[in-house]
Amino acid sequence: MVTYSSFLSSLVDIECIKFGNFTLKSGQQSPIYIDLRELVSYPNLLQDLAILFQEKIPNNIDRVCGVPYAALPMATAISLHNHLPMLIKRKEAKSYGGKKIIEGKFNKGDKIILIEDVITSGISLEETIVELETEGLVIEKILVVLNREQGGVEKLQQKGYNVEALFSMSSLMQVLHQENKIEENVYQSVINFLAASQIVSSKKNEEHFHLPVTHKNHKAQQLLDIAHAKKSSIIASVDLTTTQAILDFLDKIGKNICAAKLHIDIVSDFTEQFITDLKNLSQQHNFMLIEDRKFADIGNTQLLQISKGIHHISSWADFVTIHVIAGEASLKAIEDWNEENKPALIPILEMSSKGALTDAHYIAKCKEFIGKYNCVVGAVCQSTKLDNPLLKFTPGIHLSASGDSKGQQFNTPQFAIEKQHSHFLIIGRGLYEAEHPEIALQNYLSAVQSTGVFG
Ligand code: 5FU
Repeated sequence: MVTYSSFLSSLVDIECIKFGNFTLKSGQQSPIYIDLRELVSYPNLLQDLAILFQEKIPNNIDRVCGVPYAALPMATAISLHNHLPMLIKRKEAKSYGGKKIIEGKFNKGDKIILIEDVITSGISLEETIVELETEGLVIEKILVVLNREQGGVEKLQQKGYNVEALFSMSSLMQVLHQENKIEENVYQSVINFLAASQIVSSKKNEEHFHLPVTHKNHKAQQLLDIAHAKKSSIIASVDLTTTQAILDFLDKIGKNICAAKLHIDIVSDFTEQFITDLKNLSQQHNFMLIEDRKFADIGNTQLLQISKGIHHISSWADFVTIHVIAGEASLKAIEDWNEENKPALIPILEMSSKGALTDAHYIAKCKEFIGKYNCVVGAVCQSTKLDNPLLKFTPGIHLSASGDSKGQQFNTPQFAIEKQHSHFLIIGRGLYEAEHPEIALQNYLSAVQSTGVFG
């Protein structure tokens, strides 16, 4: 059975990925060179690629189309594996006959999946897209083998295209490193090279939205410190229902998140030991803990719910979410609570779900008072603007889905950061449902870091 890591190892074996000293087309010196055109000579690997891509192909696709040349054999493998008719977009229109640009049968309005080997700035894909759309085809999704993390994916996503890459340069390096496919010094030199080229490409953009560095609330300060140190403003929403699954998942991804958000009331085998293990893991990997309980009662009951019961949330959670539907006094009760290490509060101002009742009037009323309280560090919201120093926490983040069948609505990390100015991104199924959460997290991290939010 092919896995992401076995596939990448094979790419190194057949020298599609090479390490050394290479001069790129741009004249730049690079310690890594990737050329996926050689894959055409390896039918087994093309088949493996089709298997890895399979779960990323939506059900409603009419045609698969490869961008010449490297992606043609890939598209062919995908076509055969999924019994999907294929189209070829010519590099130049034929100079005779009908001056055709697309080979193969199709109807206007057909939904296609576009295959590309590598995406850098996205310019060549943009050109292809224009040509296909001019022919009346609808680009339902773009699947790329490798995201070079030079802004191409983000640019196309901003234009509304659903783009997904199998690997990013960072995730690829991480896997090869973990699999001992490369020496430590080679790994370090490539990582340094990638970091430097990311800085160059991000500097090409204008002013970025930045994550603040300081905060008056000590829990918020700790969260910001971790986020800057790890260059990760990602909060994993761990909506798993057994203690072992939660701990295993957090052990895999903990080092690259700044916090884990739980719904402790969905855990079916809760024990005291779980809290001990969870706290140990959060210290080991340096991430904070958020309980997303969304308290919504009068002040007195909320205090009891936060501190008592089998979950005694205030003894382990750094932050809790809270609806302020009961009014300002319910918040003040927590502010006045004389408990040294009480959790900081993240009120829910605007929900991500379709038809949420958190309308502009409600949000404005909440904003009138939440900023007055030291225990409030920010709020959960989408497009709502928050005044300094309130931090914005945004759920409903996914790189490839736009929603679920139960009302959730997703945005991409880039949209949340660049358009909504979100400080922290809350990601659930995008991570814990991924076949390889560590690799998925690398892709989310690349997306976050590409926005320049860390300066
Ligand atoms: F306040 C909110 C909200 O407005 N939307 C949310 O989705 C909280 N959430 C939580 O974020 C929700 O309860 C999940 O725990 C998580 C999102 O998970 P997903 O799998 O990324 O949709």
